Amino acid sequence: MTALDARTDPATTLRFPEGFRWGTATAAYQIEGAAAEDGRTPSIWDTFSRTPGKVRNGDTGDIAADHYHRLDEDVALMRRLGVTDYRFSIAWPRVQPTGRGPAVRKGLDFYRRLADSLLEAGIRPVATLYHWDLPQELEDAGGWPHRETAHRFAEYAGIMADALGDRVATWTTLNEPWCAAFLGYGNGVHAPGRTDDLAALRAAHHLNLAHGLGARALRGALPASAEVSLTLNLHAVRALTQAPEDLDAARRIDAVGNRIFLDPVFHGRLPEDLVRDTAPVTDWAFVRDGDLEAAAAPIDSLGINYYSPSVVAAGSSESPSPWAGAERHVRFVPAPGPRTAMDWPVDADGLHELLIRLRDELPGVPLVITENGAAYDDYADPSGNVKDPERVAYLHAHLAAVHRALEDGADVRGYFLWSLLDNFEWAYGYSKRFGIVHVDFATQRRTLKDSARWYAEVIARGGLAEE
Ligand code: IFM
Repeated sequence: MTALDARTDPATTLRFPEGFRWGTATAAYQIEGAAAEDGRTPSIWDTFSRTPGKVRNGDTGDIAADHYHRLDEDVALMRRLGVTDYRFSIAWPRVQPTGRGPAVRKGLDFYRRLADSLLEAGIRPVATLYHWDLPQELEDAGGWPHRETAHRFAEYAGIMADALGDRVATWTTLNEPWCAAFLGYGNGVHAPGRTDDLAALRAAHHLNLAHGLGARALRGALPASAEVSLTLNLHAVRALTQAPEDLDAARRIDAVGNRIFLDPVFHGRLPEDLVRDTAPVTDWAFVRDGDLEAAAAPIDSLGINYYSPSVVAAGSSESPSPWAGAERHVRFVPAPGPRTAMDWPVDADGLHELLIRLRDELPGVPLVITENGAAYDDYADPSGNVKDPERVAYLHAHLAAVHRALEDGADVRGYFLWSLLDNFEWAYGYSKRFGIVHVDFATQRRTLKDSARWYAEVIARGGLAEE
């Protein structure tokens, strides 16, 4: 009998292993609000969201879901759902406002309170150090394209490990460094909004370095039992056809979308084809001796955020682009079939493909789905219910894909649903709702959507029932 057969509830057709972690995920800037309270200073997202035309409707994270003041209510919601783990991020400018020097006690206290309240509710806190809210002062000093930022990050990691290491056992250095580098510095749709391919590639390298130095700082301050990881939004990229030009388009996106992080972090090297492809932009002389070894600091698991796959063919795409020049050789082909409110294709097979690839390429590395979910145009009906059958279908299909990958031998340890709450969806502001809990942003009233009740049942039975 495998671990997958271990449970006995007859209504459950797809059982997950005993000990599988069932979580929800959020990020600080998207939910906390309290942007100028208790010593917090602006991050690049405060600045960006205040820049006219950058975020839909001029929305900002000033108030967001007001989680900073509603922590107890939100933890109580999670307790009701029965989640085993909660993945949150720490706002760097809340705890170390200038990105250097000593920490602010009130900022640390907020996260201590959050961790304590989770532990009291029997929920394991999973902390991410960087989910895109760089202190503005560090951007003013050069941001991620500037090497020093990686060293600042390592100092911040050490501070947080000292402050929370007695309560938080699972740590993630960075969330989706691809977005931070290429959306932030490449096509500029995210903060800080720069459009410079060289800056994007430098940022990617310094994020890898920050991850490695941060992991080392965490290990230096945490008990040996602590888990250290990194979360990547790996691109499930497919070639439109098996023609060599289309395969080459997929290779280019894989290099600058995936292997730019996977190779340094797991193998201590840069992909040769990436270096070749990006020769018109840089000779990578900013990579110093020892950097790649530092980036490859051992980690305990890899977090994967998955939403949808990309299909590519030979051709070209628009500029400015987040692909550091690959856009001159690659056309993105719209996939047929259903789409979410983000206009992202719904395709759970892409998640299975990704997990199987990682099973084969990174044997021995435990995998955790640190984000998966979907935005739909939800609303509370007159009787106060929020019916979101498309989200339930999306989640069911993706969890079934995870289960299939488990059966196929992928070592997947947990699943974190994105997201607990409706929130500030970056450049889309509040126009996109990813939560399984509806937030009325005028009143901050929280209402469980049908998907939240469905997820609670999945957790309670340890798997999926027949659709
Ligand atoms: O909301 C984001 C999150 O911050 C990072 N991953 C993707 C989510 C949906 O766009």
